[in-house]
Amino acid sequence: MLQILTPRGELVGDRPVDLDDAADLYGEMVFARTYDRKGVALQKQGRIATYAPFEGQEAAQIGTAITLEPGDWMVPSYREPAAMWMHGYPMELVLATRRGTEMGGSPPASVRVLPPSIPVGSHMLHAVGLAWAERLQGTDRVAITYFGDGATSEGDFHEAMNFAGVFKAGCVFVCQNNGWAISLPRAEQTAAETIAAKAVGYGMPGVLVDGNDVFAVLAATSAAVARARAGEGPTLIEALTYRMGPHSTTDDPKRYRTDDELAEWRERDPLERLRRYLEAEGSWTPEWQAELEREGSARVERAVELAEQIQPFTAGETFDAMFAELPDSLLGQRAMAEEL
Ligand SMILES: Cc1ncc(C[n+]2csc(CCOP(=O)(O)OP(=O)(O)O)c2C)c(N)n1
Repeated sequence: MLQILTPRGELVGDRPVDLDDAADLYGEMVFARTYDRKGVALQKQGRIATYAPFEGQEAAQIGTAITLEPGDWMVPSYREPAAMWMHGYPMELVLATRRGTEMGGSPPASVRVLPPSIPVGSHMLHAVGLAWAERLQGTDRVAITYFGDGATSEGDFHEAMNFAGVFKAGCVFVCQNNGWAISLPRAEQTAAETIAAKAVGYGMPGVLVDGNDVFAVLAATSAAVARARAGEGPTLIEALTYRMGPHSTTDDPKRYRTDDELAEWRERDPLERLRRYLEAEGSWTPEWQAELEREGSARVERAVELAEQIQPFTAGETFDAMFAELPDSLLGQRAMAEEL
């Protein structure tokens, strides 16, 4: 398993990024956690619908998304808000998707991030299609897609991996293996020793990386993106991490996992290990931490305000968003919906 920063915050080998860059990564991770905790609170207040927390997975998201260029594609699942806004998806629109507002799924055309996929696994095929289309058009743009360990049991995963391998699509597959698919543990998901090992069967490299080590995630993803950009084909990255909270705000993880397991993973917290490293290098102070948290809160509060100002579509307008020209069969239904 690729690891550069131990849970105690000590480097294995040489310094991989300079201290300013490391501090920036830390800032983004603090910000991501602030957003995530706010997401849980907003759901409890009834201001957004069910929310899928990602506390513990910040390094896997920030360390991957930061390696992309603006023209590259990102195809996320429902658990990657941090990766999405790192690649330009306006945060208020990420929040709007949780408010059931169609506008949430319509980022500006220049933002090459697809709306979050709620069906498990289906979106990986879209990522491969985008990567392949870019290749056919002769560009060096790549596509990155995120999914969980549970998604690797879906047929779509195998089809996407197979196609990408055969056609050398410039796609980076990022499995955030967070230990659980709702209440099903990873050990019951697949008989394979690792998820990264599955790459061999599709003729692409598979990399197992410590998903709570942002430096290792960054190194593995940079290499995979460079490989895809050079036309050498796809890579599967397994970021071994842990979901600290519930699967979503509708379930209770105490019913299927132990406190000891959670405590063990708290010790490997991605933020804490980077904080320890920065502190040892003289780059972290409690004042700076407080400032980051204040700034993070202000950014999130602003996004919430904007999200709450977005007017939802009327029932009739949802028809307009589906078709350029509404088929006759739906014109009547649209009229009925407007009367509701
Ligand atoms: C095609 C499909 N089947 C089932 C579900 C219900 N479901 C939602 S999340 C989930 C588990 C996904 O686990 P994993 O892929 O490991 O991702 P994680 O939620 O842990 O990030 C399931 C079965 C769904 N949304 N889509």
